[in-house]
Amino acid sequence: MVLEMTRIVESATSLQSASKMKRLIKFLSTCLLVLPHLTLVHGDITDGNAEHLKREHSLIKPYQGIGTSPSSQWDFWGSTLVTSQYVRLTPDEKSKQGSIWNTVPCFQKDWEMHVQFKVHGSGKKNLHGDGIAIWYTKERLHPGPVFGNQDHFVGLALFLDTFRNDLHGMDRSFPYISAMVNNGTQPYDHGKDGRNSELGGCSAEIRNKDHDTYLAIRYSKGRLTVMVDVDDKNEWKECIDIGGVRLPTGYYFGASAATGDLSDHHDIISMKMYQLMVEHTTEEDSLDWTKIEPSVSLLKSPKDNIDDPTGNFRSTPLTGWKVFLLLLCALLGIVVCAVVGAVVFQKRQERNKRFY
Ligand SMILES: *[C@@H]1O[C@H](CO)[C@@H](O)[C@H](O)[C@H]1NC(C)=O
Ligand SMILES: [Ca+2]
Repeated sequence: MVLEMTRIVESATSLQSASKMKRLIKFLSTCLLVLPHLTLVHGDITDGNAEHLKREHSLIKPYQGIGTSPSSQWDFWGSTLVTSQYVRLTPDEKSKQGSIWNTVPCFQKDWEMHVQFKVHGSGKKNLHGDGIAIWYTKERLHPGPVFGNQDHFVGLALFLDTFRNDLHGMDRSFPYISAMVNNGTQPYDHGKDGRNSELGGCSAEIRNKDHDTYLAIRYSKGRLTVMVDVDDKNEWKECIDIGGVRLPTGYYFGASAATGDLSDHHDIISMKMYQLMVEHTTEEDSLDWTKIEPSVSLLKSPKDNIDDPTGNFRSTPLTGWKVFLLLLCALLGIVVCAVVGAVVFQKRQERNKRFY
């Protein structure tokens, strides 16, 4: 394409015929028409149909066998109550902790977890807490102070924090959703709502909704994307999107919740795990993915990270437009050069005619 273009430009600048100039203009306008389509082919987060649901990592109504069958793929602990309609991690009572954990380690390299949840209670504005955490961790069923799970965990956590502990952090509104990746060395600081260790986050109105509320976590090719669907519009809204995230296979999915002096019902309606069909290089496939140490390579403004080769599977609309504008500028540059070159060439020839 580039070769073809330079050839046409070269011949057009020599201005041997006007038809070549016409061909050039036609070619350039074709480019301009085709380019926006090229930048828009990247898919968005799955709607849950196109990809593959993995039943062994999914928690789906009516939660058959949980707590009664030894072959059940989910264990629960603490205040957790399993009914046929929801899994209640905590009731709307003080000082409760509960969790539910997948018993099957996940060996998918690329996955997407859709969580339907419901946080509701009688507490009025700012008088409710503490929230839910969704886990993908090395260990399971280790109760502790981080939304009912252990501190110094190893793996990924998503916090749906409904109570503001840090009164200095007034720049963000609560409930607040944030992500944290830990190799076991970092503590979660409740007093600061995890601000020191968070990779990204967003505010979202998730309490006492009459409609269904959802969260999606996608991990693929080093990129962690979190989307929320909490406004009853049936569409995903981006909350977190960062590259350079390394997570191993063989960890466990789980959910936990806690109440303190303030409380809420913290319910999980479903957790649906989808395998993503993603190609990996033979080099990547030959690695032992269970040995990967959880880490994040870009802690500073990870949202700006678009050059990371491990994390660019999904071009954001902004990136697409940047590329488009860049190419547009390049094309305009070529057109200007061609016209200027042609004019200069013609002037010279006229001068040549005059003097010889
Ligand atoms: C764990 O993470 C911290 C920072 O997040 C890092 O300084 C440390 O080297 C890591 N430890 C291991 C064993 O990877
Ligand atoms: Ca909090």
